[in-house]
Amino acid sequence: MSYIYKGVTSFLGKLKGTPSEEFNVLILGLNNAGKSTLAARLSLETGDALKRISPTVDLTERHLKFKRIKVCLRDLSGQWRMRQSWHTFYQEANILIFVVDSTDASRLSEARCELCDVLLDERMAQVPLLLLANKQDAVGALPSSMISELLGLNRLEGRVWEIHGCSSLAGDGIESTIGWIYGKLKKLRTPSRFSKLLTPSFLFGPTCSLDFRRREMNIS
Ligand SMILES: Nc1nc2c(ncn2[C@@H]2O[C@H](COP(=O)(O)OP(=O)(O)OP(=O)(O)O)[C@@H](O)[C@H]2O)c(=O)[nH]1
Ligand SMILES: [Mg+2]
Repeated sequence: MSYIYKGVTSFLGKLKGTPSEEFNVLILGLNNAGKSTLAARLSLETGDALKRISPTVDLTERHLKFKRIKVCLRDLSGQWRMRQSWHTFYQEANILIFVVDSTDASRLSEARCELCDVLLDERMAQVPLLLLANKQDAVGALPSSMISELLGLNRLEGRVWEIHGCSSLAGDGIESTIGWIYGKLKKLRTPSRFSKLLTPSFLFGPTCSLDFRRREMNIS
C-alpha cells in the first residue's frame, strides 16, 4: 500500500516539477542606501558580515531560492558612474527593489530623479516596484509615508508598487520584503507541467470541431 502511495506521490511530484526558471530581482538606489546590506539580509546572512560590507564596485549577484522559486538578486552599485549602465539590466528584470536611505533627506530629490528615469524606461513598464525606506533604526529616519510623498509615489499610475519601511542592518522588515517578492514571483511563474495536463487542448486534442471537419473533408 505504502509503495503505491509513494509511487503516486513521486509521479505527481515529477509532473509538478521544480520550476527551472530563475527570476531576476533588480536592486537599485543611490550609493550608501543599503542595497548590499539588504541583499545580504535577503540571503539570510547575519552577524558581523553585514557590518563589513563595502561599497559595490560594479554589481554583485546572488542566486537563492524563496521556497521553491529560484531568484537571482542583482545588487548594482549606486555610484553615479555606474548608474549610467543600470539600463543594461532592465530587459531581464522581473522585480524592482529601489532602496532609499531614510536618514538622508538631502539626497531624496536625487533618488527621486534616478527612480523616475528607471520607471520611465519602457522595459520597466510592467515591473512591480517595492520601494524600501531603509535605515528605519537610525536616529532621524523619515517615516515611509513621508518618503512616499517626497518621492511622489502616489502619482504612479498603472504600476504595481508598495513602500515598506525597513532596516537591513537590524533585520526589521526583511520577512515582509521576502513575502512581497515571493507573492509577486508566484504570479509570474509559468504554469507547471501538471496544470498544463489539465488544459482542454491536452485533454481533448488541439483540434477544434472545424479542424476536425476539415480533416474529414480532406481540406488543408
Ligand atoms: N543604521 C543603518 N545603517 C545601514 C542600514 N543598511 C545599511 N546601512 C549602512 O549603510 C552603509 C552603506 O550600506 P551598503 O549596503 O554598502 O550600501 P549600498 O547601497 O550597497 O552602496 P553602494 O554599493 O555604494 O551603491 C553601510 O555602512 C551600512 O552598514 C540600516 O538599515 N541601518
Ligand atoms: Mg553596494
